[in-house]
Amino acid sequence: MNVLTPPRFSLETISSEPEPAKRVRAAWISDIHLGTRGANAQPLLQFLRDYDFDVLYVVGDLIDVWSMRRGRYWPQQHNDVIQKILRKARKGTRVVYIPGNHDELVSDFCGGYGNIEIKQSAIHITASGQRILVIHGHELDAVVQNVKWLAFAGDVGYQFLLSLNPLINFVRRRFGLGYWSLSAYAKKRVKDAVSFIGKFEAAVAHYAERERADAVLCGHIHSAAIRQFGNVVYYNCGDWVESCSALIETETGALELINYHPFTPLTASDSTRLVTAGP
Ligand SMILES: [Mn+2]
Repeated sequence: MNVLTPPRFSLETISSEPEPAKRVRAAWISDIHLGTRGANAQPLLQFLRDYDFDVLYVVGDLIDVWSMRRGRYWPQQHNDVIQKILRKARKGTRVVYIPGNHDELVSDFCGGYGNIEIKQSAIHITASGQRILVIHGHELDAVVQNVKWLAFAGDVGYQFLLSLNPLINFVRRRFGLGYWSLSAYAKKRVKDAVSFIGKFEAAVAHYAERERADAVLCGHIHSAAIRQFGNVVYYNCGDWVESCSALIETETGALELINYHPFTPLTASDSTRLVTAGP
């Protein structure tokens, strides 16, 4: 008697071959804040594995030099992020690094380094001809005055909320819940923060209009968005501390905001698309 009947249900063999990276024209990441506990390096590494770019813009605050002066925190994954970006450059991706305020000292070294360029700002032309001015955004800090918000953002309380995120998410992961950012939640609820974000977005869009750009793309305020302000499209690629988001340009020239939640090994296909905007 043959007892070796094939099982009715076979477990699908999990292929060890990683899915090939999805090629996009350009991508923008900012506010990674390497060197701090808040930096979500793992989902960023996943994003860098899932996608290949013709051009990768690193839109400031890659490394948090301010925070590193207070105390050093540098796990292997933070090295992996740097290595992954350098590897992309070596393999042909043009990397444009626009320093922000937390890594401002890098702006003393503007220039070309092989496939890597360091510059204060850049103009990106999409496949559909849209001229996008790329800046970090701290340039507008002097214009957008909101003392209460600045007090809040620079406040020990906010830093404390940020520091709680890893703990909260450790617990949430244990209970099978998704990533959730207490600091991002608090920021959304603080009326001053909301009005600050609105003012900042309008000021950046106005700035771009003066520069005769069709659109502006920045980071800095850790609030991802695609929004129209008059004739100017405002893009913000968010951050890798709270929202874990990036902007990508598809073959047709449309910019899409994509979101990676920490802890869940997402692939390009099931990452959440927050907003989609045309060229
Ligand atoms: Mn910044």
